[in-house]
Amino acid sequence: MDTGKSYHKQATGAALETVQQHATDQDITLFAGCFCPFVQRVWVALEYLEIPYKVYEVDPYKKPQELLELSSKGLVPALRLNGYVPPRALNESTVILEYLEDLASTSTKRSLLPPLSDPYARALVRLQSDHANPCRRRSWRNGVMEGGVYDIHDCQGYSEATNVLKHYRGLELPRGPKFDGWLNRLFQHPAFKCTCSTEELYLDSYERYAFNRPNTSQVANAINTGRGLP
Ligand SMILES: N[C@@H](CCC(=O)N[C@@H](CS)C(=O)NCC(=O)O)C(=O)O
Repeated sequence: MDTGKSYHKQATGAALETVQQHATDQDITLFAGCFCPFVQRVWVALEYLEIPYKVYEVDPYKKPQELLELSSKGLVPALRLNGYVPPRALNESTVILEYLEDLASTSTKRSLLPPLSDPYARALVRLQSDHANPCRRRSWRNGVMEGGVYDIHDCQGYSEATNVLKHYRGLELPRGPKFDGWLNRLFQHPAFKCTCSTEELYLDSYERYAFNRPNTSQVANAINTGRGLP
């Protein structure tokens, strides 16, 4: 039943603590929205790669001017790179992930991908990440999902499927020992856990998508009119 709940504007639970621990200025400011899976994949990467950052929560539906300066569509996630004068902007979660991967290769030396010496393994992780991309997950509503190589790169897609899509669409992911093991490791991973709000926040925030309320978002409008996703 559509109970008219609105999306949340501030993280809760472990994610809120992480926001509070990352409130001081750094070279990177992550413009975030607490319910957004595209944000979470970038946020997990920042944590996992141990790159210093500040997280700044904005309402992407209200599109404050400082967000529009980073993303002309006013979408989160967006990065403001404060080391440049004037600061530079970066958006699109997959591009940001690759940027962070490159950055870490010369600083923290941690990596989201297998080593350069194994290009095929790197390609498989990218393929799996592409498959988990929120833009491609409409097919999951029918319970269709393939197996494959699972990595922290893909985390947000699968975790969202286990709560929001299960709740609103009755989606059950096809289970098996390999996938279950991966899911358990994901849910226990510190970089993932510390970027998760409480389950209620996601259920409340996605109610308007589940009941297809008008003008919910650019993503919803694109799906409803058969246009490409933003
Ligand atoms: N392709 C973008 C999609 C980002 C996106 O759709 N973000 C949503 C929040 S989950 C947003 O900012 N929506 C604002 C709007 O629809 O106006 C990415 O991967 O970064």
